[in-house]
Amino acid sequence: MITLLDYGAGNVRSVRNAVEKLGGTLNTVTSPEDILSAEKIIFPGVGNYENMIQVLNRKGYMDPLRQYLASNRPFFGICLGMQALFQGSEEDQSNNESIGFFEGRVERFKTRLSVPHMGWNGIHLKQDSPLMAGIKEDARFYFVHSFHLIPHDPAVVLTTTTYDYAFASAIQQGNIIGTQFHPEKSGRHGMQLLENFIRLSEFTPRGRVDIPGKALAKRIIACLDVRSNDRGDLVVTKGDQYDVREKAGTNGKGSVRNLGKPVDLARRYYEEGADEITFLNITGFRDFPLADLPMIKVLEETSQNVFVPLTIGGGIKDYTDSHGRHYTALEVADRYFRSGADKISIGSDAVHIAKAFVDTGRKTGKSAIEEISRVYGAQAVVISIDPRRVWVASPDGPNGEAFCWYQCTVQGGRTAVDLDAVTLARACEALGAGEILLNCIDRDGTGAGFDLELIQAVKQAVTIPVIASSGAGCAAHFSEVFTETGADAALAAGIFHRKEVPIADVKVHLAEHRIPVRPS
Ligand code: 1PR
Repeated sequence: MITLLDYGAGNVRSVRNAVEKLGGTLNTVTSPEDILSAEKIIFPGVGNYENMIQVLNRKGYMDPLRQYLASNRPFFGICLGMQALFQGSEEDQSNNESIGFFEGRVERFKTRLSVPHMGWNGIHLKQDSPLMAGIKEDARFYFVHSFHLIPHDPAVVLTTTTYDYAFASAIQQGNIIGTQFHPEKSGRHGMQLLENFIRLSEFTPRGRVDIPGKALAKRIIACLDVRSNDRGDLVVTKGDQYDVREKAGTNGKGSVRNLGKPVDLARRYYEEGADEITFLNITGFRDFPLADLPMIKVLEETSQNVFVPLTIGGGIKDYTDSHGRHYTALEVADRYFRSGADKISIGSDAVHIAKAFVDTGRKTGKSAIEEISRVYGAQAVVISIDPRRVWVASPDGPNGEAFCWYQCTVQGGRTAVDLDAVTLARACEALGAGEILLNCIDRDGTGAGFDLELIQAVKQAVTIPVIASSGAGCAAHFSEVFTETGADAALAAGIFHRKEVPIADVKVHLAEHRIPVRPS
């Protein structure tokens, strides 16, 4: 029996699904007594450190947790659930008292690399722990965090990971275990680790070892643009420069292209080695997403069998329904996180928010980006940008040179806004976004390759990770985008849907070009 400490923030469904898939039985903590009587606890901490500590205090969980840990009964803290075991975090502006079972603190990454540290990284094993049974040396795990642990006692470090410099990525003392990475999002190796925790009863390490791991991998993301077709069924579709309809017949508009069912395709891409799956509800801006129950069901069903990060976008904004009830974007996001999403992606609303910020120079603290980032952490907020190249002739140039800029659009490219993609990306980072999904309407569906100039311009303007999107037509386009730009991940849709290039072939190609990848 596993006891899940769910304090009500972020995607705990994935841990629940992973444990159940492995045959474990779960109950959830609803009172301090549940902690004291537990046999094995998993604490998946997600979101913001300060928010987590405040909730743990409010619910009266702190002392029961300290007592439980002192008894050396098995405990597995994931991400913030591990950080909470130490004395405090730089992320916590109010300096709340933490669990303090171990000595040490949590600090923000001090690096010129992208922060959050996001993606599949290796582990350098420092102790021979039963927890690691069956995990291969080249295993990579999924990390997503801006803050990392600095323990006082090096003896508690189970693994380190290198991101510019080495930091403690897992800790263990007796039966008390913590990982900075997310085993529930780390494919088969993560599942193996969780299975070890569920099956074994004694975890005490058997001595020091020194087994180095790999570097952070470039991520390959499969994207599923989803919408209802004309019969009302939710389908995966794919546009050419955002036009998702077949050529029109003599009697009006063509039908919406149907490339398969969202849950089936997501599962296929997971099994084929996709590092992440992104769902974009491309007509989400038209309706209230919480009324869109099929999309929520897609997430719930997908997260039962897909153990890599899931992002959902489309229609995330404040909304007032027909009865006058107001919903905040935070409530919409919350429903998605609870249904299995790890990140939400904001498109149109981000353009309006950024424009207001750029025009006034003031943060309201109330925008969707700021609110969701504050509660769930920057790493959970992706900004999806839909730019289009606009050419400008220069009357001043000696040869009449033409320049271009990348104009932002909203509502799936239907409406252009007077804001360029680089300014948008910068503004969204300042407001608290944790990642940029950089599409390009000119390249979308063309197979002509990624727009390298656009990607490099945005990448240079921000410190958060950038996902290159739109235009992949062959494996060489992926090596090109990683070699020519600083992109952290590359996303594709059409070539995967049409089975033109398997994800595994893309990874083999990248490995041949010495670009680090997580093997499929
Ligand atoms: O504005 O917050 O409601 O979010 C709507 C979301 O839906 C945005 O993220 C926007 O990018 C997306 N979207 C809206 N309309 C379309 C459309 O295609 N008509 N899809 C659309 C955008 C672009 C990519 C695509 C890549 C790779 N899809 O995500 O998957 O271009 O394609 P390729 O590899 O085949 O070239 P909001």
